[in-house]
Amino acid sequence: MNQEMSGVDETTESYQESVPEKIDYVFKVVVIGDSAVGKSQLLSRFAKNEFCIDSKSTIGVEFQTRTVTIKGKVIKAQIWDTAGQERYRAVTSAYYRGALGAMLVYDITKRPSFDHVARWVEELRAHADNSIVITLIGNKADLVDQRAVPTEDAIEFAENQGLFFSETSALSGGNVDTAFFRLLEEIYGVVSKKTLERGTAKSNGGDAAALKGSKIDIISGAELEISEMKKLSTCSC
Ligand SMILES: Nc1nc2c(ncn2[C@@H]2O[C@H](COP(=O)(O)OP(=O)(O)O)[C@@H](O)[C@H]2O)c(=O)[nH]1
Ligand SMILES: [Mg+2]
Repeated sequence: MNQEMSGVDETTESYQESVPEKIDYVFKVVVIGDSAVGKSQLLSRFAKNEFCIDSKSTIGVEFQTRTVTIKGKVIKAQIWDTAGQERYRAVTSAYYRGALGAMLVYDITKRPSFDHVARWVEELRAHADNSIVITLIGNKADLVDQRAVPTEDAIEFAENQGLFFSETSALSGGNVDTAFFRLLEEIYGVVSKKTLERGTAKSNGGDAAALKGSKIDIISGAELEISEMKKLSTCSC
């Protein structure tokens, strides 16, 4: 157990060592959607540019990170993966806590995974902050011959619900970075607006502390969760 733990910690830490020293923001993003739609693969494609052919269902992975620069700010995206509990519709509210963005994934070859997207949106509305930015992702776009969900259906749903939308392939890597970057940019827009409002409230003598979204709050909140939630990774790659 100890050996396993230290092995995992080394991997995590050596990855984090390559991250620049100065981080302006940490953005927590959750990945949700039915089981087997490719959530874990999307995450490892974005965080490590890897696709794990023999991926087992993920057990115990909490999050992976990738640091990017958006509009001159260094942003550490902390992307959270479920531990397979979505199979039992048992994702807890702790998973959503502090999330600024969500990737809601379905499989373009599995109609039921798209039909369930509305339930996932409800779940987000119930448990996440109401300013959360949501991107609907139709994954496995490489499986063109097996498509069961027309792109137009997803666009219509996304427009009705006010979600962003992309089709991706974690296998080929197609559109994965673009979708994540777009989500992070939108989150940055929301956060900087809040920071601006906070500044205005302060200069107007308002109660700045009552307004959420300050840079410091986000970093400290997320770092707290790192120490609380660090767990084992079982990816065989
Ligand atoms: N063809 C194809 N297969 C994928 C893609 N993404 C994931 N998969 C496969 O779909 C299965 C489920 O992926 P996984 O990431 O474990 O799904 P999760 O349960 O949503 O985390 C695995 O066999 C993956 O290899 C993709 O973009 N294209
Ligand atoms: Mg998974």
